[in-house]
Amino acid sequence: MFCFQCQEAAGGKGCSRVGVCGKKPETAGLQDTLIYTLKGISYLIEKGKAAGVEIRYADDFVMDSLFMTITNANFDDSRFVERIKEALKIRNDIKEMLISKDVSFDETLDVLVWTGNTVEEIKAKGKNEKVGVLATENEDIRSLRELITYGVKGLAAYAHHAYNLGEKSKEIFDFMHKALAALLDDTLSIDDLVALTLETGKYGVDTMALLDKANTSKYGNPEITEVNIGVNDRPAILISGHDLHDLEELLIQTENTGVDVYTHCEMLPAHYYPAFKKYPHFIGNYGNAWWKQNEEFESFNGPILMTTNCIVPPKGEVVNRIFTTGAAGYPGCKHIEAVDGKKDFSEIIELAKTLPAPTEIETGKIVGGFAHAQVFALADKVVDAVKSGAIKKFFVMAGCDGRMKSRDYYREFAEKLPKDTVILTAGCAKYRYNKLNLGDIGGIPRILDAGQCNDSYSLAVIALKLKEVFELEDVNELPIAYNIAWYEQKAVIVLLALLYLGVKNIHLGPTLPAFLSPNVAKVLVDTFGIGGIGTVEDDIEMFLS
Ligand code: SF4
Ligand code: SF3
Repeated sequence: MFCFQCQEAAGGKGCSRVGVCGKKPETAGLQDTLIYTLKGISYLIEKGKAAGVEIRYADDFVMDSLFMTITNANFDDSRFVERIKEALKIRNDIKEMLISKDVSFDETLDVLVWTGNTVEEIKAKGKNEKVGVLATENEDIRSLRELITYGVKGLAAYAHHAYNLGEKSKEIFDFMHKALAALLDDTLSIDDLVALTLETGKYGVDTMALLDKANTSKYGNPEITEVNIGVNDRPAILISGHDLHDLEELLIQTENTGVDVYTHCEMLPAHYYPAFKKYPHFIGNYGNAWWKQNEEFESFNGPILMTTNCIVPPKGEVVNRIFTTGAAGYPGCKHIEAVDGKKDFSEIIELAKTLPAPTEIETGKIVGGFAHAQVFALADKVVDAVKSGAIKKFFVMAGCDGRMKSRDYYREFAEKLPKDTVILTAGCAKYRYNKLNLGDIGGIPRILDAGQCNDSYSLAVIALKLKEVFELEDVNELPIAYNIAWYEQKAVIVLLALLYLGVKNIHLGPTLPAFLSPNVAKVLVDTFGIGGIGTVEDDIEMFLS
C-alpha cells in the first residue's frame, strides 16, 4: 500500500505498511482500485458528453464511492469489493452503450478492460502498482493529480450530504467526471493541472453553497445556541459524522421511545439549527473530536451511529454498539442502508433501551451557531467593534482536529491570542479550544463557531460581506488571518475553495500535506502565500505585525 492523503501520513511521507488511521493494506488496495475504476467510468462519460451522449445514471454512484474512500470513512473490505463489482458493471454497460452509438474511445486502456470476476482478482488488482498513487512517476504530476483527487473526494462528500436533502447540481457532477477523467490524461501539463486544481476550488465553493442551501432551507439558519455538554439519566444514542438528514430521521424515530439523542464531534452544530430544537430528547453534545472516540464511546454506554467519517477502529465490546450508515463502514459493525429512501433505525433504538444511560464526563455548555445569517444579524455590532478598535483582528481557525500531540499548538494559540481578537471557526478543529473561557468583546463571543467543516463556506461569505461593508477592493485587506488545521480531504476542498476565492497567506498545520511535492508546494507558496506554522509566540507576532 501507499497512502498519503491525510495529515497523519506516516513519517510525514506516506503510510506503506499499515495506515496510522488503522487502514490495512488490503483496504488501501481496494480503495485505490475503486478510485481507479471510477476514473474509467468518468473517462467514458466524458467521451459520451463530447459526442453529445449524456450519461447521468452513474453520477451518484461516483459521488458516493469517492466519499467512501475519505480518511476514516470506511474500513470494510466487503463493501469495497461490492462497490468495485458494481463499478465494473456500470463501466461495462456504458462502454457497450457508447460502442452501440459509435462513440469512439481508447478501448485498450487498462481502466476500461481490466476484469474482476472473482474477489481474489479484485483484491489482486489493488496490489498492482499501476493502480495506486505511485503509478504516476513524475512527482509533481503525481502531487497535483492527488491534490485534485483529494479535493474531489471532499467535494463529493459535501455533494452527497446536499443530495440526501434533495439538492443536486448537474454542473457539479459534470466537474467531478471531468476532473477524474483528466487524471488519466498523460498529455496534461503541470500548468493544466494547476488550472484544474483551481477549478476544483471553484466547484468546492459551489458545492458548499449548495449544501448550505440544502441545510438552511430544510432546517433553518443556525442561530446562537448554548449546547449542553452534560447528560440526562435516560438511555441514549450518540450520533456522529456530518449527515443532518440521518440525524433528522433518528430524532423522528426516537420520539416518545424513552431514548435520548446526543451528538458527537462534527454533529455538534446540528444543535444550532432551529428545526432540531423542537425535539425535547435531543439533549446535547457528548465528548470531543473524533480521535477521542474510543474512550468516549466506552463511557457513553449506549449505541453509536456513525453517519460519515471519522471512525477510529473500535476496541473491545464497543464494536457491537457501533452502527454505520451512508458512506461509513467498519467490519463487524452493523450497516444500515436506506430502503426506498428511508432508514430504519429501530434496531439501534431497541439496543439503546437495554443499555445504561451515559456516564457524565463533563458539565456545562458550549456556545455556537455563528453561520452567515447569524453573523449578518450581528453585523452592526461587529462592524462597530472593528471601527472602534475593540476588535483588532479575526482569526479563521477552521478545519480538523487530530490525535497528534503537535495540535496542542491550536489550544495554546487560541489561549494566547490578545483579548481584542476573535476566532472564527468551523469543523472539528474547534475542540482544541471551544471549552476555554475566552470571554467576549462587547457581547460578541471571542469564539464564533459557524458549524461543521463545510460551514467554512459561511466564514468565506462573512469575509466577503465585511469586504463589502468596509468598501475594500480585496478580501485580503480585511483584518482577518487564516491559521487553519487540516486532517482529511474535506479540509483539502475547503482550502482549494478559499484559494479560488482569492484568500492569500493561509497558514496550514500542524504539518503541510505529504502529497505536496517541493515544486507544487513552491507554486502554492509563491502564488498564494501558503505557509506552515511555527511556535505559538512567533506566529501570533507574525499574524499581528
Ligand atoms: Fe495513512 Fe492517512 Fe492514508 Fe490512513 S488516510 S493510510 S493515516 S495517509
Ligand atoms: Fe473532523 Fe474527521 Fe475533518 Fe469535518 S470529523 S472536520 S477530521
